[in-house]
Amino acid sequence: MEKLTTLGEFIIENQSSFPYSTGELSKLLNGLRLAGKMVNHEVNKAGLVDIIGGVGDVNVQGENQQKLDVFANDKFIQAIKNRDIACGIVSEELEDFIALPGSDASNNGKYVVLMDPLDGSSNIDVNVSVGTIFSIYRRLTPKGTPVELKDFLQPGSAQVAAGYIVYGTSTMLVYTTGNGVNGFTINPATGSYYLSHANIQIPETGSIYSVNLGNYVHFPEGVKNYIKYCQKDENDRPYSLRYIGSMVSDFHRNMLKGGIYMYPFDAKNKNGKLRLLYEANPIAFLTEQAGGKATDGSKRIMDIVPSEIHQRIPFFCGSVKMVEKLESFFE
Ligand code: AHM
Ligand code: MG
Repeated sequence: MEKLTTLGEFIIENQSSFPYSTGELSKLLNGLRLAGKMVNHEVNKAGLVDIIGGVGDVNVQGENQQKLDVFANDKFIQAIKNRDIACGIVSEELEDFIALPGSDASNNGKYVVLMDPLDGSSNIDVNVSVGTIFSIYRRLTPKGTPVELKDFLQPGSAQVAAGYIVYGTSTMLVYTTGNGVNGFTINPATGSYYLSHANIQIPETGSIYSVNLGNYVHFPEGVKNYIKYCQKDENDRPYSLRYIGSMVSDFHRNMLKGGIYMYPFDAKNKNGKLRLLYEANPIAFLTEQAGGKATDGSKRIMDIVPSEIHQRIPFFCGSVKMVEKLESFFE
């Protein structure tokens, strides 16, 4: 049998390919890997809540049952804090950023982490895949000083690492540090992540489009026309519509099979729905690293300079040719 590579081994082996690496980023990624395992365990037993106790109930161990998104938020924050390497966190669950002065109060942490601890909130309680998304930057302010808002408001092109964990039929962690995209699958028998998808490449084109068609009447004209194009009976079309409603899962499928994911602005969501810092940017980084394209309709997502931590953005990403075709409908 071929030797299997675990995520832990892979991170260490690839550490040297990372510029200025001191092993700290590896430790941070290891923290996220561990929190992902804990959330995975909890997500897997979510369906049992009805028979062993609901949210707010006290379970047999005397612990309070938490909502899964709160649980995920707590676990990831704890895991990042414990590694003593990040100086701050932004989470979709929290209004403000958290400053992490470090266990010795030195403010010496080098990185900031931005995350959506459990994305796909409408799917959490119905046994449909959800995910965790993370994005990591080097801080801008000097080490030894408290983290500031500007450390988080960097364009996506400054990301040093980004990834997601998808809690699906299998649980996978997929990440990039700017040297391609690799995916690792948890073996439930051992609890370890193994390299299962090395150097993932998004097919140049595909036959899947993913969008909430329920909002169609409110979409901008360009998106409506692109959707009509996808539906047309011509050449390799009509394309298949696939929409889970968990971006991580929709993106994961499209990255492996070829496709386009779209969350445009509409009459309800004037700036779109997705968050630039911890949803669009990390997925855009992975998209580009896998050879795809991510845009807000006119600009490259990773070039956008953010002005607030929970900023929303229209988001389109996936196979290069499909995204370019969509863009041609905006012109
Ligand atoms: P959330 O962070 O509240 O879960 O919202 C983000 C999610 C994405 O995962 C998903 O693609 C999108 O919202 C679905 O939105 P909608 O139900 O409007 O189609
Ligand atoms: Mg989200």
